[in-house]
Amino acid sequence: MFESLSEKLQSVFDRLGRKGRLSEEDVELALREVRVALLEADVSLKVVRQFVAAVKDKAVGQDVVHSLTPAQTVIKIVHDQLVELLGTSPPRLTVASKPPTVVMLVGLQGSGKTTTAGKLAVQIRKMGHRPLLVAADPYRPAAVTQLQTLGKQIDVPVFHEAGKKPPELAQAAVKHAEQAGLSFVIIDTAGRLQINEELMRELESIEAKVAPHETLLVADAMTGQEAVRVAEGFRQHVPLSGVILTKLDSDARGGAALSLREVTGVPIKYVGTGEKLDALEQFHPDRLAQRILGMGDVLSLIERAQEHVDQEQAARMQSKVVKGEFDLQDFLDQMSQLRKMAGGGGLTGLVELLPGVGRALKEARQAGQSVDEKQFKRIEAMIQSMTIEERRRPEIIGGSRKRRIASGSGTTAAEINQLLAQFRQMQGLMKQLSKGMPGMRGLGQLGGVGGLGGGMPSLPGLGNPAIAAPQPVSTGSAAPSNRQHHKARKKKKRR
Ligand SMILES: Nc1nc2c(ncn2[C@@H]2O[C@H](COP(=O)(O)OP(=O)(O)OP(=O)(O)O)[C@@H](O)[C@H]2O)c(=O)[nH]1
Ligand SMILES: [Mg+2]
Repeated sequence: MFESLSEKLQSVFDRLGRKGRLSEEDVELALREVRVALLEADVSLKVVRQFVAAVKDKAVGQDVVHSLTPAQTVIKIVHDQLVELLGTSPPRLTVASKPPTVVMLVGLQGSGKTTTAGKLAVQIRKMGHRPLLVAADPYRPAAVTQLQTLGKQIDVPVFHEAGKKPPELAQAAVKHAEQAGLSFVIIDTAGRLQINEELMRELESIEAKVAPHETLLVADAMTGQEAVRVAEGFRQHVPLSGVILTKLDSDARGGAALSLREVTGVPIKYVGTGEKLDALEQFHPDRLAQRILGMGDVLSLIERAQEHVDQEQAARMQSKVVKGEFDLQDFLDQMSQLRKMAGGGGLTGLVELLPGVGRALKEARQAGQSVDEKQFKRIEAMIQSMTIEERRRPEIIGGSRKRRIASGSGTTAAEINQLLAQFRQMQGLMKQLSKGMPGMRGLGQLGGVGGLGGGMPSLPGLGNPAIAAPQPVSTGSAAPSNRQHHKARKKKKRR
């Protein structure tokens, strides 16, 4: 996901990082490269201009925070600006005070509406609602059966009445939901072009008949800026309350995600990250920004782990990350956990969330290696061929140990080197983060206890007192993350 943009930005920052001091020219040059990277990612020109100008503005006006290196300062500014671009808070789905809540999915042909309808039904049910799917696509012959099959698979009722036109069908579905005590109605409409007047009028008519609480555009992330144009086109006919960006798992560039909200004002609410029915995630701007900047997405990872793994283990891992004690043994443990989960995004999708790993995967792909199960098995084999001591302290692995591990795992010393280098990179990143970057939203730091700490407590219900306790809140410099913390606690209460 977003590999190419991520890789480019990281190499810009890597170069900055090697300098002790940054001159104005250094920053200028870096920003020029950021600009090129964003344009290559198919981000809208207008957005790129604003973005670079805003970063420059902040970079020039700002004294280097003394706990940060100049490069970190620039990264922090870029991170904050990315979050601003993507939307500062994760937008939520409207839930009607008087059920049923009506959600209409619209979009181009093949953008992923039907699949997303099923994914959404699964999520909504997890939230404690009773969903109803509505097959409102009378045009494509197999469309109705596609949704019906899906409904059976996830055990969600599907409403359809042959011969009824979509507006009347939608109306009948809402009535049915009311009578049957179903609290969410998800209308799967036919794919259409935003320039097809007749079909757009049909949407207007559904809109008028059922007044959806949410009209969500389902857009294919891989189409880049075209997705932005599509959103603008649909918005002229129906009020879009949000976007679900699908196929983010295959989007290496990120242009759609980065331009959509800024250009159209419509927030991204969910992202589709795979073909399977659990591959739908709520959109978290700060996490995506971190992912793009190669900081990984430890929060999503832990949240997902939380769904599948026992709480205690998740809390232990969280604590290790915060303290910078995450070692190869933990890495191995996580991999076998991940294998157990292997959710919709598959193993690759999950592992990409680990800091520094996304980039390694990209490199592997470029080298013509397919990133698959086999590769994970190799990594596992390598770690398994290490002694416990080596796993805990990889720095003791010298030449002869490498040869032993390589022959034990059926790999080469070069592969061991690569693994160790990647791991060092990841550890370095975690250490850097735990030294703290004041004011870094999401990664926010709590008085030096651990940079990730600011984001971590926002994981409701993880129940690790060591982290959840609001220990360093009194520190002045922690102000920005207090907000985060406060939000997190409010969230906790709500649950
Ligand atoms: N990789 C990936 N594939 C997806 C995602 N969402 C949908 N797809 C795939 O995209 C294809 C089209 O999905 P549909 O849900 O049928 O699309 P649609 O918008 O309902 O299509 P029409 O009804 O014909 O307009 C299918 O092969 C899906 O599996 C996603 O998030 N990631
Ligand atoms: Mg469909």
